[in-house]
Amino acid sequence: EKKKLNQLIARKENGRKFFALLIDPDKVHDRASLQRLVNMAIENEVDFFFVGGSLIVSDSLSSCISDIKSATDIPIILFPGNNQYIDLQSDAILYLSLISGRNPDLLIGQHVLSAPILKRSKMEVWPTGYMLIDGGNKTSVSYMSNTNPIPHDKSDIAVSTAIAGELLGLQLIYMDAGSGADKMVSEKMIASVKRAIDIPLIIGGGIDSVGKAKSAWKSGADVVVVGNAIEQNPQLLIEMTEAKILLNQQLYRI
Ligand code: 1GP
Repeated sequence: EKKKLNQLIARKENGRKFFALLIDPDKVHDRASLQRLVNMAIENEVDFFFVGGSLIVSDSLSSCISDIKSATDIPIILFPGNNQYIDLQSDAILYLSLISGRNPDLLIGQHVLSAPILKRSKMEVWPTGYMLIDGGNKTSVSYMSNTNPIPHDKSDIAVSTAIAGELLGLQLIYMDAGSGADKMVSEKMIASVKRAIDIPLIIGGGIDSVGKAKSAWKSGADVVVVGNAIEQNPQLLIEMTEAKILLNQQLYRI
């Protein structure tokens, strides 16, 4: 039973906006700073923790997740770079198919390796069409995945790709310019993809100001994901979540 995913889908139908804080275990300096960030997330109504990254070189995935879990019930969603980054303490996993690329390992290979473990676990599996969008600079994810991102201004390709993902039965679309991207996914592309699909739309990569987060939500993102900018300036978390709460109150009277 996909309880948390169904909740997300149901609340999205009301136009509700969500905020996901991305935590890359490699970039957590120490437990105290993680604790501070988690406390801020609790106080500021963060909707999800996304935990993961393209490359995890430290062995801190599991301790990072258990530290978050012991402090809060905010759902922890794994955002894995490959099948090794699975930690069964998480609430859910983004089961990512890299549908913008043509690398069979990231379309089905990694899934075959992880399927038996996931089937046995209690973790929710969220089938996600993951689309890399060119953000102007080479990010880790485009290098590590060995795929070409969709060009920044080719909204028509993004639309067709997202529709194909939805028709294949995927339940979420995640358009990502990559962590630390120079340019976030364009408003035009977000709006075009949003109009074309009925499943929730997640947008991330290079969102480093409140203005950019708001523009992603207003263009049609259901979930905005921010990692890098908050690692550098944790105060941004307060401003971005305030903007989300205000948007939810003003636009949708929730
Ligand atoms: C990356 O979408 C996420 O996969 C978040 O990106 O770190 O640039 O916020 P940032």
